[in-house]
Amino acid sequence: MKKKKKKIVYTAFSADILHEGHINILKKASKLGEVIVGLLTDKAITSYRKLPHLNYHQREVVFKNIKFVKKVIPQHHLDFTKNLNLIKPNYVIHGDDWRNSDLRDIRKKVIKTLKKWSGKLVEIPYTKNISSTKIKKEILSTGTTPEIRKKKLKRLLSAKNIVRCLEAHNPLTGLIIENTSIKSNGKFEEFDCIWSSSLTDSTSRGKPDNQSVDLSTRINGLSEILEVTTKPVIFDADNGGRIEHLPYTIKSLERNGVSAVILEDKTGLKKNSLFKNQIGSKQDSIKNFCNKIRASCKARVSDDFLIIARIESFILGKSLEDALKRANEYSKSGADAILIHSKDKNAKKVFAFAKKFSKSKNFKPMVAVPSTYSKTKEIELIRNNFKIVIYANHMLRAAYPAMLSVAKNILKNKRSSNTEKNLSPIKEILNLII
Ligand code: SPV
Ligand code: MG
Repeated sequence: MKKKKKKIVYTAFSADILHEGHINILKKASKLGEVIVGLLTDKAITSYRKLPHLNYHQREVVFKNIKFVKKVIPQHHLDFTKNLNLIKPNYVIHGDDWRNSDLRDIRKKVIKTLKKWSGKLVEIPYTKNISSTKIKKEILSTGTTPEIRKKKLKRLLSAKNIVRCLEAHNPLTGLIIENTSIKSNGKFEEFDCIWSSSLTDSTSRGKPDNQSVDLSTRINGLSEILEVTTKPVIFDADNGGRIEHLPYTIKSLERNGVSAVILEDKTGLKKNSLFKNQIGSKQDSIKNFCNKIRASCKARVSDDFLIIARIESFILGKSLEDALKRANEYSKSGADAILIHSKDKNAKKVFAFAKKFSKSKNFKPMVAVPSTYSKTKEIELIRNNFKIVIYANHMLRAAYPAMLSVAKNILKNKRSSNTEKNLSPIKEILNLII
């Protein structure tokens, strides 16, 4: 007698945190036939919510070992269509909570696709009182570990078209980066990463950006930010100081859970790159700076910690050829990414560099800091092969004029009510951190 062919059941999960709701679906699915799980990749998940705690491989291992699951395949998009056309399942099974969620259009597409081979969508009543989002919130409140945080930047680099960083100079700005997100054109948008800026770390302490604020003070300040956030951090280490001290700097940063350090190729007394007058600022020799990159690579404990070389050629009025030569040499010395800096009003030079460096056999992911060429959109950076964008000083620049204006208003009116409209209500401030 011919054996009856088993029905195929498809179900898709991100399932960072597996709970009884998922098991309920898988159990019911296994009663209908052989279960194939489409496991959403990090890339698919970050298109609608935060990066999951567990990476694809970790989540895959969990699913592969569940007795109700026959096979696990990656689902690269939120949209099921590609996988459905590939497998042509008899059933797709899903919790019924997606009917009235952002996934409603995806659901409609699933029904339409299944119709082509008379497949059916089976919806399981949502398991009450359990939600991954709620569990995640609870996990977030307990914080993260330096090791998990450190690894996040590399994961983001492979999951995202561009990793978006914003400057934090205190825990409150860190919290804004941690918690602010919007939905724009149906897409989830957030900041991926924290930029620990020498400029805003110095200015917020009333000091110039010339290394007057020592490394220990900066790391202590950063610790307070790390205490209330889970997102990865890129640290601005100026020129890294003396090569003899560099290994200790790298080790301290990595131990604290920082994901990357940026070293700039300048020597002598440090001056902020955005100053018009760069007289006295000198660029390091390629040889010296390559030695610094090598010393940093040697000092790190794991290659999840990235060494990013920052090229100051355009800041110092040097040529594209000089910048390219440096990029190639820095890359060969072990730099994991290249920041090409500029204080021009447009991105022309930076993009000319990107075009040439993209063709180099030494190409490494590129980082942009569009402080002066701020009209440039992220999509243009992506098209020019940039993988990291740093909004380097914007939280401090937002706070300062607001505070100054309120201070002046109180002086002028000899009371505060005139400026009340510019202030957060006291109740809001009291409830800001709970
Ligand atoms: C910083 O934010 O401290 C930087 C970027 O190094 S820039 O100010 O543009 O030099
Ligand atoms: Mg700096």
